[in-house]
Amino acid sequence: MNKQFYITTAIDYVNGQPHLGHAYEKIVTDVIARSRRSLGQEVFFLTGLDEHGQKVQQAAQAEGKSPQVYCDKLAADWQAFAKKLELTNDDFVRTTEPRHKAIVQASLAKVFQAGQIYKQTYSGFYSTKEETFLTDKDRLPDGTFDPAYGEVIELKEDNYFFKLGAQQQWLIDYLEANPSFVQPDYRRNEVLGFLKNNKLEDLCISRPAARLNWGIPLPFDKDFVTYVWFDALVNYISIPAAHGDPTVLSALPSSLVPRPSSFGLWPADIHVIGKDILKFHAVFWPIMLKAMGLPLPKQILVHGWWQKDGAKISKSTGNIVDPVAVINEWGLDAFRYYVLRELDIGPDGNWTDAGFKSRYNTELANGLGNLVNRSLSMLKRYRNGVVPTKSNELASEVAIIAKATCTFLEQNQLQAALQNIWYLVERGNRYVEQTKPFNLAKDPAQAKRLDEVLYNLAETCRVLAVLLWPFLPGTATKIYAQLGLTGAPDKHEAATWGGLSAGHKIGEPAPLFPRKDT
Ligand code: ME8
Repeated sequence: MNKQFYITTAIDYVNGQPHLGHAYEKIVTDVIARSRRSLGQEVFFLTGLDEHGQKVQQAAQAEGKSPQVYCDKLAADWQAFAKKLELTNDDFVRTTEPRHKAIVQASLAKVFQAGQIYKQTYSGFYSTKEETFLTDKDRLPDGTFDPAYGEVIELKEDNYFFKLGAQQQWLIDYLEANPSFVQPDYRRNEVLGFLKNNKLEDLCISRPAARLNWGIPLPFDKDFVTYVWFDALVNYISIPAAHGDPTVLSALPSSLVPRPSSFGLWPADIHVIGKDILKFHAVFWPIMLKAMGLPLPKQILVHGWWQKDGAKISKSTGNIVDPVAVINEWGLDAFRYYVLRELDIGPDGNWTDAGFKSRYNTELANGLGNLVNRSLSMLKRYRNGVVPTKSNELASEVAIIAKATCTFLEQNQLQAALQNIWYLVERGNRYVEQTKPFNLAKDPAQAKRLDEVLYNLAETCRVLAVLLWPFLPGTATKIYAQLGLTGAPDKHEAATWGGLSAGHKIGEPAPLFPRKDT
């Protein structure tokens, strides 16, 4: 059975608003998924929603709806958002689906049987707003708790705990022996620093059903539901199990899980997540998987957070970027381009409207759009749209760019790949300025030279379409259509020079990124 390249995003809280940060993470993952398919791998891309918890229960109550009806309505909006971004996800998980709940329960049963979960009375401080237990370590220097925690109450209740403490040294050794497990490196060092300087406390994994009923019941005690991470993180294995992944299925009790036959996904190749949930993915998740008897994901790829105009994105202060509004005004590919070109995977980013417009006008309209439009318009005007005899003047430069793009894509260096592709855009535009086809066209003695120039320009546009496909799929498809080519430019191997044959008739040129005066 072939194992596919399996890539996931974080699953978003269903009751949040889809914002720039969510869009960015999903687009980054989509570009990696498309790149790997373009490079010939079979890929499975999973995204979805995190739907349980107290906030959802309370919000549904406030609207007089059942939590499921409330989630169904919001899930439809999130799924429409994924479509708007043209994500090529192969599945969409919702943690309220029976296929997910079954695996959460089977995982808990396995870990419980292995003696890694125990019951204990907790007494201490609790933030109702953040649904979390607090300790003295969470106090500010003046002894109070951060106002972000809202009302903090003293609570005494029974709960179930997952043993983390015993695994601390094992995890440190694993992170040290596997440098690519958490990327970029500085995020790995952050996890190592945390593990080396703190004692891991066992993790509370339940809430009494009397207090929170919008959750998955513990299979070994129906008076409790599981809380957050044993629900949310398990999505990464529940969907493989639902598709029949043999690795996950063989680790879980067969009596609890149906076994369809299908393809292999686990271990995941990449979990793409934001920096705020690093500890859960790089500390809790490996220990949970070890307790379940499952191999660890190959990589956790951690992106930074977006701000707008140097300040936190926040609905309450109105400092937001509405991805849907930007896409409606400027087009999806302009949005995808800006976020991928502006921010490398790792550091934090800052959205400015001025920066967006500047990249749109300079790099998209005057750069790529201008190159494609004038190359094809001249071919149409001077040669009636018929591709001349093959010429190899730019072939070696294009080959270097195509190879470097491939290397960057294999290393998930998306920003570097785009920069590299833009060297070719700039080279193409410089070639027009140097060869001046508009002057050559005036002199019949230069007909052969004009043929050469027009071939090199059209073929450069074709290769650009192939290289751009993972990033700007709509634009790449338009370039192919304007070249009169059928199919999608979705295979990297087509980035080899000479794909256009003499005599081929191109289609109609049209501006890819209309200039805007705003
Ligand atoms: O954390 N910039 O859900 P979520 C970039 N359900 N990324 C951002 C961001 C910003 N300003 N704000 C949020 C959850 N994100 C859990 C995850 S996974 C098993 C469970 C990213 O809706 C954030 O870092 O709060 C995370 O990766 C994703 O959006 C979902 O955040």
